[in-house]
Amino acid sequence: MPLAPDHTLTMQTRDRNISPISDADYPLRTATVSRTTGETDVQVSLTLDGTGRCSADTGIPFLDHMLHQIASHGLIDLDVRAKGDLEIDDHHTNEDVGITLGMALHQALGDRKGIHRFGHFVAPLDEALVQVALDFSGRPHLSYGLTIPTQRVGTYDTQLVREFFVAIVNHSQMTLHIRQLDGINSHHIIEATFKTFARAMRMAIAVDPRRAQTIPSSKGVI
Ligand SMILES: [Mn+2]
Repeated sequence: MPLAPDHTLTMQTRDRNISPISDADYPLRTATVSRTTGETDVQVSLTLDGTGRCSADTGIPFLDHMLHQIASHGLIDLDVRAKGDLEIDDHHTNEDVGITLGMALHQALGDRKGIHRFGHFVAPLDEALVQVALDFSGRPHLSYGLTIPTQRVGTYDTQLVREFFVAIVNHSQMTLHIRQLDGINSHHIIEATFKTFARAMRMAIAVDPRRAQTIPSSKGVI
């Protein structure tokens, strides 16, 4: 767990007259969610306090490639299995992976105690440059500012990028703003978005030792 050095915690304990922070106060944040419909069968296991390990087998190779970006750059351990009706197209499987990942994030974060809650990042991938700001606010909202110039990347329909983020936002109850600042190549624009999203999420889910187990809202609840 990314806790501050001991002297910081001691000062905090003395100054605020609260219980000392120990590892037991921060159990490993994990979730496993299975979701089955008439169209898909999806399992997601994740550990927020991970090292970036990823195993993804959704039947959609480009989506697997993007899930690896979320794990690697978010330092989240991620295992995703999906069997969907790809004989129709990728739409249902892509959306249902997003829904199940969103549910797993929501479950692993619990009441959001002690987290930074907000996250932002700007990252390039060659000529592409993408900015993400997000908030685990409890209020789903997506502001999607990508203009992807081609209809497909390989066999992947680039309209599905927005569908994926809509699904994650709704089921993790996240506020998410994505801005494309530059970019020409569709693969670069999409991959820069997933990397930037991962880094912003890493910031937001990190435990803030100064929060000391309180909920990051002036209302006291998210
Ligand atoms: Mn790539």
